Amino acid sequence: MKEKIEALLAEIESLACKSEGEIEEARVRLLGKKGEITKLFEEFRTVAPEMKREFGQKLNQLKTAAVSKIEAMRNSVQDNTSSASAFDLTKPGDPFLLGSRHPVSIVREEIVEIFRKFGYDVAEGPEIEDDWHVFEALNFPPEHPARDMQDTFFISSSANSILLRTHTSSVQVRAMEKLPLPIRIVCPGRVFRNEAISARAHCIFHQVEGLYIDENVTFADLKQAILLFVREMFGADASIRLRPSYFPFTEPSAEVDVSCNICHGKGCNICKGTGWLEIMGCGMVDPNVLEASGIDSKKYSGFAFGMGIERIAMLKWQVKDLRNYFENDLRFLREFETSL
Ligand code: 2NM
Repeated sequence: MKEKIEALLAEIESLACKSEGEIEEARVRLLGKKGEITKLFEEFRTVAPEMKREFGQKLNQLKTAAVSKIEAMRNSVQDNTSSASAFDLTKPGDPFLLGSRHPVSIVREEIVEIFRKFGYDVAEGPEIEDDWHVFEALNFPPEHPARDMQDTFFISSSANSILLRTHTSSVQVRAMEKLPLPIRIVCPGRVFRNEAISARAHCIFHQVEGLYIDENVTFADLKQAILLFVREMFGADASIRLRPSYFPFTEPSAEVDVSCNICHGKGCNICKGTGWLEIMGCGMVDPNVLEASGIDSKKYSGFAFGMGIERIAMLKWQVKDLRNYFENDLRFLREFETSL
């Protein structure tokens, strides 16, 4: 009997059932009505009285070992099944936050894509520039106010003045200096002007400027290019109006208005009752500008235009304060999540 108890103890020790079924089988085999341990308890009645104490203790130990082993195996099998339910493969996934395009990026890409369809290439250039590419080659007279410390950020004001570009026209000068003709490019980029920050002005903003140079380019070509752009950007029913203006680098020059897409010409608070919204400047490239970049102004002519991206985005989404574009307030940026 002693050997039998030892053998069963060892067996219980090494039991490793993997399912409720196996555990139940082991329980019946050991503790069931006809189980090994139950049989030993029946045998115990025939044990000599002087041996009862020793065997009784051993038998009780055996039974306790069997009961607690079965209990422990039940718990661990239940643990497994409950942790398996944490991996419910039919559960829908947790949604995770995607970032969104910045409104300035959305509008820049929209503008660039329209001109790309028209056959324009995209050109980029440095933000840190020299006086020649920002002012001198663009026909700015020496006393022009933009050349003043008050309006431009200078990095060094030595002989060849290093400064932050105030417009992306500098990229177009670089293109005229090095690209073969004809040239048809748009130049998106960040520009810098020394302005007090307010709802309507910022010292950093973004532009897209365009340039087309070939033989026999006329003001009619300019007007048609802008009309086609505006119809792509603001809708097929949009119309344009040109008002005479002045820029050092173009002659003649004009400001372009687009018909107000909020009130359709009736007059509202966005267009201040006029039915028109100013969206860009444009003109025929001044012959002095062509010559400064080594282009024969007798043979070639061209048009150029420029627009502020933040301004177009303000019109598109009725953003009232320019500072929203630069402050990275997530409550503002998340409004553009569906515009991906
Ligand atoms: C504007 C308005 C009018 C312009 C001119 C040139 C260049 F390089 F060809 F001379 N680039 N961009 C231009 C003309 C820009 O922005 C309001």
